[in-house]
Amino acid sequence: MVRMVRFCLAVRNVPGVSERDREIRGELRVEEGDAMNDLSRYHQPVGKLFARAIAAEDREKYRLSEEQVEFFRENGYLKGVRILSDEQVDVLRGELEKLMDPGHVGRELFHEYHSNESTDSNRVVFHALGAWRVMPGFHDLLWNPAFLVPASQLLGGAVRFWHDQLFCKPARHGGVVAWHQDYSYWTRTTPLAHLTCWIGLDDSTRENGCLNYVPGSHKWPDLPKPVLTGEMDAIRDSLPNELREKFAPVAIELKKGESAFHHARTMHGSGANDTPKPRRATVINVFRDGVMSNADEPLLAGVPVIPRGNAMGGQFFPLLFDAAAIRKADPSLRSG
Ligand SMILES: O=C(O)CCC(=O)C(=O)O
Repeated sequence: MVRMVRFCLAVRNVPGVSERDREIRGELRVEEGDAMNDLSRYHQPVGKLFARAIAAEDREKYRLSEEQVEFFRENGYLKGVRILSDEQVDVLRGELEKLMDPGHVGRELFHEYHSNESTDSNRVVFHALGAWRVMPGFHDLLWNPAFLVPASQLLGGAVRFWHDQLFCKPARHGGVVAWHQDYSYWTRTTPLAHLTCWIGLDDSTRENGCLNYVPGSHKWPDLPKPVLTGEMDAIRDSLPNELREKFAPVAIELKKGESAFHHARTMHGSGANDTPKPRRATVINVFRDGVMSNADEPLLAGVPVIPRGNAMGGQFFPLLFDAAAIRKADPSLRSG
């Protein structure tokens, strides 16, 4: 009972939730002037924006086919998996608009917040880590079964949260994201058992700076880490000849609400946005449960140290989904 009361209070304290959000969620009430509420304390959904999918047959509809899993293994990516309905996209866009205001009260909870991370003074890339701590929609997205079931299949095990990211390229002067492998920024966690899910909040096209992948590059060695929003081709130009010959990118055009999953070694990057509309995306980064800290310093700004060699966990790195534990609890459940 005590727990229940505390949970309700926490939900009511969520800042920046509109009438519309409340209507969709069916349960949230916000009170003016409440203190900041860090949603990372809640390791379950706080609203009703997404399905819960407790029963195995509910989860079944989100499962990837064998062909999709095989495609991922072979190419290091998988595109076109629907994660959000149009209505869910609208809610997240509304939350994003508030978060992009640098004066937003939740700003202090972000691990990183760059209103413009582009190194090109004529371009803008908004990039931030930590939206799940601030907004209920971005928080609950982590427990969306449309994401968790495929993520569990592609990781081959239980799914633990690493961090989220927002990448937004405004209309007409959106900047590039340079070619890179995600793991080049993440060697402070080990071993490599990481997965990225990129989710479009707009239709993404070649013209507005969609993601591009180099198929098969997840089998390449670890490459140096470039400046993320710097020179697009910095890494490409430094590749040895045998890899440069294999550098054959494909453009990943997606509808809003669709996602692309990629392996942490897959080379990817995205071009500029010169179109009259923004290109916004949210990204969820996860790893297989058991991945450990590889550093004796905070792994993200503002989180306590997890000593090197200790498994990732705690308030900021929740276990999101464990199909084996669900099956163990009820052996009649087949799927994950
Ligand atoms: O959204 C983008 O353009 C880049 C995303 C990215 O680099 C990533 O998800 O790792």
